[in-house]
Amino acid sequence: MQAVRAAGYRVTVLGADLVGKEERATRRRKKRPGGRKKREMSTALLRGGLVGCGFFAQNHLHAWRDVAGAEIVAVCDLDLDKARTAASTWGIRGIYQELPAMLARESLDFVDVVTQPATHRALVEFVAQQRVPVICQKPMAFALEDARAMVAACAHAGVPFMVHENFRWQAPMRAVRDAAAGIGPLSFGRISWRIGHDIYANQPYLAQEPRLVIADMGVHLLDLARFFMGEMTRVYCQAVHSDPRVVGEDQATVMLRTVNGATCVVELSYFSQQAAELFPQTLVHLEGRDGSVSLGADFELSVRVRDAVSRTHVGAPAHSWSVPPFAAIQDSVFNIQQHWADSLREGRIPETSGADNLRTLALVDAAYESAARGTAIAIA
Ligand code: NAD
Ligand code: 89Y
Repeated sequence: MQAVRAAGYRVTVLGADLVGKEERATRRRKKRPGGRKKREMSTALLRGGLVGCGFFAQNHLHAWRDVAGAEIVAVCDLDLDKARTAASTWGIRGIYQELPAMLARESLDFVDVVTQPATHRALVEFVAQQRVPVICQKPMAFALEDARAMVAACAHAGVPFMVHENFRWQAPMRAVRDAAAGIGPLSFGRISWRIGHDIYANQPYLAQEPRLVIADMGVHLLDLARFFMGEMTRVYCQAVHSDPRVVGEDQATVMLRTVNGATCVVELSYFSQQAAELFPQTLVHLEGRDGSVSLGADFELSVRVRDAVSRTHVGAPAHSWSVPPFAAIQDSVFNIQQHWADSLREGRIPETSGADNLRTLALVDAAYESAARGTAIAIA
């Protein structure tokens, strides 16, 4: 267990204690599959309820249609018209305005929370209290203490909890990690997202967030940093506010030290004017003892292992509902939701469980603290 001082409050970052609780919860759950109504999960389709039928939920709903072994049987939105539209588009029977009514009337194997971050804690805690497994969109919460409470609530209730951290589920990211296995111990990484695309058109609320690019996008790239390079021991960050239309920081550079002493640089920008706008692509460069791996523009993967150099295209498979330029992101939504359904059915802890994701959120929090104080922050 480790302690990190964050702006205005002292928090404890999750360590082995809650990870252990999560493992015990998963083991307990195997004895009572299906939550409150003890539904048999081994053969029946898992029945899900989705909360929040806004912008990004459209990708979830498309993907759930393709996921093997699970279906969405109810949707819920405070804006009942959105719930009605989603239900009629997808032939979903259950339509609700509020989560308690949905949980009271439906027999659900899981709930998928796709609302804005400030609402996540209350919704996840409520689902956990009903002893129903839960997925929650990123960022799990803005405050680490809220995220810790969510993980603790699910562990206490003995229900699986996964954060919908989809970037590591993009096919190009899996290809990078596979290739990196061949270049020896890593010494350097750079993960970069520098775009100028108008993200505020689809997500206007982002312009009002005091924590912007690190919380909204850094959470994805810092998770990728852990995915490629392992856990981190030190974080230094410089953040910049450029766009007068937005409240929070819209550029940030984060430098991390891994437990093995390697360096990783995470670059974030919502205010870049590039010759080629690459939204929503993430660029990656990793160097190891025996070579390097680079994911460049348009999913060109270049690998050097000693004297051998190869170049391949590693774009994601398109789904019938893919819309350029989102195909890799949309495929990752399908991949993570399939992973959740498989994990739930098999009693396995999902890759980005709540406990795991607390480690990513600790890096987000440390980045903000570093930017505010102008010093590096130790992650024990
Ligand atoms: P949105 O505002 O478009 O949609 C959220 C919906 O939730 C709204 O329709 C709202 O009425 C509803 N809602 C809010 N509180 C509710 C409650 N208590 N009960 C029922 N419904 C409620 O937001 P969005 O842009 O779709 O973002 C949702 C989440 O998805 C955020 O956490 C965001 O960060 C995340 N997101 C993830 C990605 C990704 O690539 N992983 C991309 C975009 C957004
Ligand atoms: O909110 C962000 C995310 O999670 O992926 C891309 C995005 O929609 C805008 O930057």
